[in-house]
Amino acid sequence: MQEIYKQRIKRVKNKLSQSQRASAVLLSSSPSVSRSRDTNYPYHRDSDFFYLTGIQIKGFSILISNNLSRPYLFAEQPREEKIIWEGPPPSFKKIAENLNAELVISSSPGIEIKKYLKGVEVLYFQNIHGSVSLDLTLELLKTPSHKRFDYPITFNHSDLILEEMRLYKDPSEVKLISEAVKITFDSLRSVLPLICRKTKESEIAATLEYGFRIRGAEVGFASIVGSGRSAATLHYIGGERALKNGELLLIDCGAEYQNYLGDITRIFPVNGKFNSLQRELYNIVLDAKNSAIARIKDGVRIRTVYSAAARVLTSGLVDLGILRGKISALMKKQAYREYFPHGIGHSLGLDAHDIGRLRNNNLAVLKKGMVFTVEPGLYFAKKTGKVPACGLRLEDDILVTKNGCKNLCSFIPETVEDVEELMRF
Ligand SMILES: [Mn+2]
Repeated sequence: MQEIYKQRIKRVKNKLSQSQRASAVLLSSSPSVSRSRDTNYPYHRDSDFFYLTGIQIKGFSILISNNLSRPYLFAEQPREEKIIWEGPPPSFKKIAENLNAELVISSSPGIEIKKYLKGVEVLYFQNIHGSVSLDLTLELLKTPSHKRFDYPITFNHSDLILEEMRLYKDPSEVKLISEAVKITFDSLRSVLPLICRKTKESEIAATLEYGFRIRGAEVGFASIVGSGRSAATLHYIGGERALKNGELLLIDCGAEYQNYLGDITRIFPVNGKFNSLQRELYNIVLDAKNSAIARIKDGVRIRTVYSAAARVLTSGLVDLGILRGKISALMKKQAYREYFPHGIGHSLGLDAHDIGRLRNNNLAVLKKGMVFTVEPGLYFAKKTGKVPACGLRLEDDILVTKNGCKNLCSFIPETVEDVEELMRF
């Protein structure tokens, strides 16, 4: 596994070497984030920094430059009293060796790193609030030009280097995403008896997340568990509502397994059986999802995938008597936007909404090796015609291949009959 990080660092260096100017990338561990007073939120590693180094703990920075023969790893020497509270640090030497990096240990890494930026013209910095990389960049920017001769004068976002790398998943990454998807579904499946017992949304969310943890995963993002009208709120969080007979329940959740995420959305009838209207709604969204997925292959614009879903949703809304008119005219004026107000999906990987300008960017192009979610939905904030206030969304995680795609969620039962069968105990 360590080889992967060395290779990634090498690729960054090769990218920098394409420039005639002395250029460097500086990335740091994410800082601790205060929750209140002297307690912090659980520590979460920075994805870019992790991607290049495999390091998941705080206090490190890496400098990769086209005029340095090796990368430099800067480690913050913890104060003695910190060790009492947080435990002894790992072997810095071993971590640096694994990355084939020069090790610099310092109690104030920022000051130390600055020395190594002398002679660098272009600096790719990390736009993470409180990171050593951003703090140092801001300090340099504030220093009057005549006082920073020989220091970087051009500052670029590190996404310009990292985005192109992280968007394309290697086989080991796809394997971890698939494993995360599997854990997500196994956990989802295990909460189905609770749905039929009509507990509260929050109990379902808690049990789901417990399921992730006992399967060796983490909670990838706050689970959305919304029943009835709640499901029409796109990012509904922390629902306390009790499930009601005859309503639909939407669950959008994802386990994080060895740093990689799954992200799936499913819909269940609370009493285990879809009524005829729910069946109709469900099938429209299912058809929209699968029509969109059918369009995916290397080189396809996201707009094409989005439109395939929007067209099915539009035609469904016409059949429901909610929209009136010709499909082509309705598509042109985007009449569906009132009921399908979001994009078709996002890249997925180390982050739920992974790096890359794919989200809400219909002109973006899907390429072989990308992992992208497809998640059309229909939302009714209030009773609309014969449809009661509710929300439906179905979401799969897709690997783009040369001639099509591989649906990492293809093993999940999804027809109306399949879902009812899953809920039969
Ligand atoms: Mn998603």
